[in-house]
Amino acid sequence: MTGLTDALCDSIPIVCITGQVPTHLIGNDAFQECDTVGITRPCTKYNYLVKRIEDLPRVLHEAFHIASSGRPGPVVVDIPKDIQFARGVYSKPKDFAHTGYKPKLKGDMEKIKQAVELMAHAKRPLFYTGGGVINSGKAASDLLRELVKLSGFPITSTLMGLGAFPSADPQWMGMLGMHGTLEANMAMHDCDVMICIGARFDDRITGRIDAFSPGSKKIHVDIDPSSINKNVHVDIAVVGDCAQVLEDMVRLWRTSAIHPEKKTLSDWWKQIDKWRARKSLAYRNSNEVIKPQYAIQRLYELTKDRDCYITTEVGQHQMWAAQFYGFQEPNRWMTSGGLGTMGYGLPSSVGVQLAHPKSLVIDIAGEASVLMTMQELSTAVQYRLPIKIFILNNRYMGMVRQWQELLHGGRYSESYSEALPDFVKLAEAYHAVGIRCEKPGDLDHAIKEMIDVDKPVLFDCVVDPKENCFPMIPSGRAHNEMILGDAAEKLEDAITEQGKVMV
Ligand SMILES: Cc1cc2nc3c(=O)[nH]c(=O)nc-3n(C[C@H](O)[C@H](O)[C@H](O)COP(=O)(O)OP(=O)(O)OC[C@H]3O[C@@H](n4cnc5c(N)ncnc54)[C@H](O)[C@@H]3O)c2cc1C
Ligand SMILES: Cc1ncc(C[n+]2csc(CCOP(=O)(O)OP(=O)(O)O)c2C)c(N)n1
Ligand SMILES: [Mg+2]
Repeated sequence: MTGLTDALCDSIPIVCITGQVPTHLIGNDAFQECDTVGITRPCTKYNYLVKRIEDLPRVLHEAFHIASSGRPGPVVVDIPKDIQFARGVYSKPKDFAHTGYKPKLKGDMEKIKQAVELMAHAKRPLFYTGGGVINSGKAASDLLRELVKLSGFPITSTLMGLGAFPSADPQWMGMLGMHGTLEANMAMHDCDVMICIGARFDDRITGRIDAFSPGSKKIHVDIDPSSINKNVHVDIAVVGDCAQVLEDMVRLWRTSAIHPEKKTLSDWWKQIDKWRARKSLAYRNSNEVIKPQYAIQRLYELTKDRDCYITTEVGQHQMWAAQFYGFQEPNRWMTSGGLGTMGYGLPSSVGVQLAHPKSLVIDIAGEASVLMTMQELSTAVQYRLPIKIFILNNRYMGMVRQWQELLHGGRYSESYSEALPDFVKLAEAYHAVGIRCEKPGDLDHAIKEMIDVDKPVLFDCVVDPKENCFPMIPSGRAHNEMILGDAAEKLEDAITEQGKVMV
C-alpha cells in the first residue's frame, strides 16, 4: 500500500499484479482472502479484479496503457487463483484504450499563444519546472533546454524535476522550495511572469499560500486538469503533455517579433546575482569530522564523469543530495517526494541496477531509513547487482531531530539511536562489502574503493551528528522569509504557531 501510494503521489507508472482467492470463494472470508481492489482504490490510478480468463488480455493491455499514459500512476490487477490456472486463447485487443480515458496531449493553441505573449513582455520571468517534464520523456527536457536558452530566462525546479535542465548551466538557480536556494525562492517571490511546466504547486514549494509570489502572472502547463488551480490560482492554464506544449512554445517563440528587452532582463539577472552572492548553500567545513554536505560534494566529484544513477532514502541526506549532487540529465534521480517514504532508496536502487546493469547505481541513504528495507540487500547479493549504499550516518533521524530543535526547544524524543548495527559487519553478514569512513581526509580514497568493488557495498560514512539542513523556509512562512545556515541560532523565533501544524 505504501509503495502504491508513493507511486500515486509521484506519478510513477507501475503495474502491480496481485493474487486473489478463487472466484467462487470471494466474499467467504477464505484463507488469505483480502479485498485488494477495495483496499487499493484510493491509492491507485485504476484497479481491476479479473473474473474471466477471456478478459485477461484486454485488462493487461489496458493496465499498462493507463499506468504509463497521461499522468502516469500505479494500476493494480488482482487475479484470482482459478483464473491464474485457467487456459485461454491470447489475442491482442484491437483497441485497448479505456473508454472515457483519453488524456489530452496537445495543448490549446490559443492558450499557448497567450502564454508566449505574456513571456515576451515579461520583466522578471522565471521557469518553475517539475516531475512532469521528466515524465513526459527525453524530448521534453530537450525542448525545455531549447526554450530556456532561446529566452535567456532563469530556471528552477522542484525535487522531482531535477536533471531536466543541467545543474552546470549558468541559467540554473538550483532547487526551489522548503530546502531550495535563496535565489530560486526569492525569484519565485519577486517574479512578474512564472512559467510552471509539469509541477503542481506543492506545499513544500508555495509555503504560505497567501504570500506566494504575490505580484506574478502565472502560466501552468500540466497534463492533469485536476492539477490546475488546485492550490494556486493561475492566469493561463494549458492542459497537455509537456513535450507537445513545449514544442509549440519553442516554435512560437522563434517566430515572435516581440521579445523581452535585453536591458530589463539583465537588470533581473543582476538582482538574481545579488541573491546568489549570499551563497545560501554555504556550510562550515571541518578537518576533524565529515560534514554531510562535503561527503555529497566529494561523491559527486568522484562520480560525475561516470554513467551514474542516484536513488535516496528520506530525510536530511535526501535534501543534501538534492542540493549538492549535480544532475545534468533527466531520469538519473529517483527519490520519494510526495509521500517521503523512508526505505524507498535501497529497493529502488535494485530496480535501477537491474534496468542498467553496467551503470553505477548509488543509494544515498540515512542510517535509519536504510534499515527499513535492509533485507533487499540480500536481493542485490542474490542477483549480483553491485549497488552502492552510501549512508550518511549521523546516528539521528536527522530530519526529525532538526524539527524537534525548531519546534520543541531541542527536547529530542526517539530521534537518537545508540543501538545501531555495525554496518560493516552487517554488510559482511549479507556477503556484501562493508566500508567505514570517519575522517574527511580518508573520504576520497574510501569512495574510490567503493566504486571499484564489483559487488554490493554498504558504505558507512560517519558524519557530524548535529548538522542541520539549510537553507529552509520555516513552515507557514513566505519565500522571502528564508533562514540561511548562519542564522541558525535564531531558528526558534522563526516559526509561527500557524506554521507548526504545517510541518
Ligand atoms: C523531506 C522532504 C522535503 C522536501 N522538500 C522539498 C523542497 O524543498 N523542494 C521541493 O521542490 N520539493 C521538496 N519535497 C518534495 C515535495 O514533497 C513534492 O514531492 C515535490 O515538490 C513535487 O514536485 P512537482 O511539483 O514537480 O510534482 P510531481 O509530483 O512530480 O508532479 C508532476 C506534475 O506534472 C504533471 N505531469 C505528469 N506528467 C506530465 C506530462 N507528461 N506532461 C505534463 N504534465 C505532466 C502531473 O499532473 C503533476 O501535476 C520534499 C520531500 C520530502 C520528503
Ligand atoms: C516510513 C516512514 N516513517 C517515518 C517517516 C518520518 N521521517 C521523515 S525523515 C525521518 C528520519 C530519517 O532518518 P535517517 O534515515 O537517519 O535520515 P537523516 O534525516 O538523518 O538524514 C523520519 C522518521 C517517513 N518519512 N517515512
Ligand atoms: Mg540519520
